[in-house]
Amino acid sequence: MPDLDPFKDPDGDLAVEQAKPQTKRPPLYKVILLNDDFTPMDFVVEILKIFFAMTEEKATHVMLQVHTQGIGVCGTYSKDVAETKVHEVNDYSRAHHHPLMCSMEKA
Ligand code: TYC
Repeated sequence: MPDLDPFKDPDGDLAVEQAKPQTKRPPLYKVILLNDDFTPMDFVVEILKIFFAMTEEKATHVMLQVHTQGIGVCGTYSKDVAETKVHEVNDYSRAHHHPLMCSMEKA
């Protein structure tokens, strides 16, 4: 009778490769603001303070960067958190009748 036990290796010829540890980190996403001609500067500063915990100084700096460069980064987050921030900012802007656009892209 042949021994079919898969855990026995009587010949010692079984090659077993060690599984590599999974070290990949989940991707991060940048939450970005886009410039427009209509949203008031004060409102953008308010957004950055409320949703991104920025100081008045930092928020003003980021707002002016978006105003002059056309785009700016509010922060970098996991996919879930970035998606939530984008929705919250866009909902809040629409509720206040401003066209401000918040979006996200892979970091
Ligand atoms: N460009 C706007 C203005 O002149 C200000 C602004 C800044 C709008 C940043 C959007 O993401 C923005 N009132």
